[in-house]
Amino acid sequence: HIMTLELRQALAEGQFELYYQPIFTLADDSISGFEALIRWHHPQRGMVSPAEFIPVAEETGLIAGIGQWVLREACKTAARWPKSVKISVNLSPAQFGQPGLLDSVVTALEEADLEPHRLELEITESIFLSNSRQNIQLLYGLRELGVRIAMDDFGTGYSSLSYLRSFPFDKIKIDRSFVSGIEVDTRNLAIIQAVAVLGAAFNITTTAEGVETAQQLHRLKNEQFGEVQGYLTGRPMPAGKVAAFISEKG
Ligand code: G
Ligand code: G
Ligand code: MN
Ligand code: NA
Repeated sequence: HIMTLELRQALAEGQFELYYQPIFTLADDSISGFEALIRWHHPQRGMVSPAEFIPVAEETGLIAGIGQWVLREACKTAARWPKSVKISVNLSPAQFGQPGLLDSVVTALEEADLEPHRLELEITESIFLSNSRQNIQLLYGLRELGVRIAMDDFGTGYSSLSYLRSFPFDKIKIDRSFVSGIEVDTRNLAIIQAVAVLGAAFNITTTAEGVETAQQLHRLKNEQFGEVQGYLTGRPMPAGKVAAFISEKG
């Protein structure tokens, strides 16, 4: 792929940057943490979306190096934040096929001197589709380090509910497609309510993604949802903006 060379160069030349999007605890409006979201400043094309280059990185195996960079950078940045503020990092399914994942996480935590419980790894349901036994073992290995494991994009996979029984997740992040329109769409609202009940029963934190309106926020609060993330409460921002955001909103 033509992009392969460019991605290798991007990593070597420092063209990647992490943005951080705040996640709020609804019960007390405090900042729970930030999700790290990668950005690529392409020398000619400008900002390239991860939706465009992560799939290429996965196909070519470059995701291992990029993923390692993301982990190290995110942990180093979060180590400068107040201890109550966590950092969430997305792990792509292809990273689970790479041999060094556990070591990369250990190295990133040690280098940054970050307490493991402050790191949350977001995985998607698709890691259960192949090598599921091996991948579940790996999840337990990660958990043993003390890091938290979140299921991202919850509800969009083939059998979300059965995966909840496969591993004791710390958090489920319900996909934003279920959040949009809860003001008027009674079916989406019913799903939100069901997930809130599920989270309470399993003792799993529930996070709603893609919260864009005050009415959505209000509904989620009413349904005792745990956390919210979205453009309403904060857009992804560069690392340099986080400290001011925390002192303003925290
Ligand atoms: O930030 P944005 O909405 O453009 O992200 C688009 C997609 O890229 C999302 O699915 C998000 O999870 C994914 N993504 C963002 N940053 C990372 C990252 O560091 N690693 C991986 N594997 N995926 C990421
Ligand atoms: O797959 P994942 O859930 O990690 O993707 C997160 C993506 O969602 C990021 O690319 C982020 O920029 C995007 N995002 C965050 N908040 C909102 C929002 O309120 N609305 C929409 N449409 N996208 C959002
Ligand atoms: Mn995510
Ligand atoms: Na998501």
